[in-house]
Amino acid sequence: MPTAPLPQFPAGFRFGVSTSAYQIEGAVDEDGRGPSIWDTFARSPGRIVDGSTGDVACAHYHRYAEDVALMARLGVGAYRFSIAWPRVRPAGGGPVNAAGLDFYDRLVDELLAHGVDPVATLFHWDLPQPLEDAGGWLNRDTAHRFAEYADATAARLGDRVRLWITLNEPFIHMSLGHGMGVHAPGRMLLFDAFPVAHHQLLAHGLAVAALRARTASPVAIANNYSPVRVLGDTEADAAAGAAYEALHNRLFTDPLLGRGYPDGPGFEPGVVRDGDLAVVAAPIDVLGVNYYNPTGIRAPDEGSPLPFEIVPLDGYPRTAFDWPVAPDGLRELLGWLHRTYGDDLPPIQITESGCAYDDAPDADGRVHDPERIAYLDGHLRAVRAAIDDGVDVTGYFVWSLLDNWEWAEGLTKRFGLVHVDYATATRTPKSSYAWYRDVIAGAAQGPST
Ligand code: PNW
Repeated sequence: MPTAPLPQFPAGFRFGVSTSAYQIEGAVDEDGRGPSIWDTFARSPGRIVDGSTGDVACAHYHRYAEDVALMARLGVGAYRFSIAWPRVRPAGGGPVNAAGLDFYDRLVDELLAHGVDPVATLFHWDLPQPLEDAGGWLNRDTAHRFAEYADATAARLGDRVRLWITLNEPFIHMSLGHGMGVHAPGRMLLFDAFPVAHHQLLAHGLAVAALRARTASPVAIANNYSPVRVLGDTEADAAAGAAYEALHNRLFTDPLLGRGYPDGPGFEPGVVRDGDLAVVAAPIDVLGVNYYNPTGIRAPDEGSPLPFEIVPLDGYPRTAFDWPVAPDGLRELLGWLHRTYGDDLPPIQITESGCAYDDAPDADGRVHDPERIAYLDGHLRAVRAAIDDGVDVTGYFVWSLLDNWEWAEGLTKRFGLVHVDYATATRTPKSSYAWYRDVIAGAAQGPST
């Protein structure tokens, strides 16, 4: 257990928590919501380890006021949630479903009434199924439908959302959803998935323009990053490391920050039209960084379909996901972004950081999660060290407020500061919730440095 107090953070540093719509809301058939690719995927036999779906999840759609009260007691300055596209435009394009927007209207007002800044992500992987039926992110039209959805959403909420995030982790949606088929929509295209990268980036750029026309609030994207640790010292190992770096860390960031696509295996998608790169590079105000762990890479065996091999990293504690706990990787990553992009890099907010453990109530009904406290303590220290290194980091959001429906892992991975008993939807703050509350209170009282 960490005992030393955390170092102070600069005045105005934003402490928050994150969630996403399909992972917490439930109520998938209510108030005119249409089906998404995750409804379809979760209902397909064999896709989700425990056979669960997001039909109920945390029942947040009906319990949002209780969840906002939990945030108010926690003292967070901001809440990052996602808006379900299939609630707002059930067919993807076409008519706007006012009842779907009403839910987020109520949520945003409840947050503001409790002094919590609403931070809204427009796309956290729940593509309307009718768009998937028309080719999904392989179809360029999806980018235009996204901009229309962004416009309709900002028309309603643009006066009150304090930070807009266009896409969540387009890399993970491309690689796990379209490359390897372990996430919805379950396509297995390997490197033929690159159009999914470009059309998501185009959607982002078009949405930035749509948002600018409706709101004065800052605009961001949330990317997943993983610092690359090359194991082995041959030239082939180094080349494998560079290939993975380009794929995971640069494919979505180079074009966003005006550098075009990086060189790499299959990276020029062939679907890039004249003018697209300028749309993609529309200036953003904040770069959202989702960080979980570093990746070990070495040269692939001969005949491998991939230009790298991913290898486990030894010497770190592991979470219930078997992910290494490596806070040093977060400082390293932030330094890499700072060095690689220099003056082109906007201020960073850590839009996700967290861990899964097998948390359960004890005989007294309390949930103790000292591993999560150690995890968050280490990662907050890493952020503070990166700020000392000269990186402009202005916020940190814990993934997640609640235990929730963890995609292909169903209900088996608990990431929350708050335990959820799924049978009853009962919320029980874990010991990490009290710890984070004290961190936020202490940081707010401290002098700025
Ligand atoms: C992110 N990986 O997903 C998502 O943004 C969240 O919705 C999710 O709950 C959270 O991280 C925890 O998993 C990821 O395999 C999924 O490297 C998979 C990976 C990374 C992030």
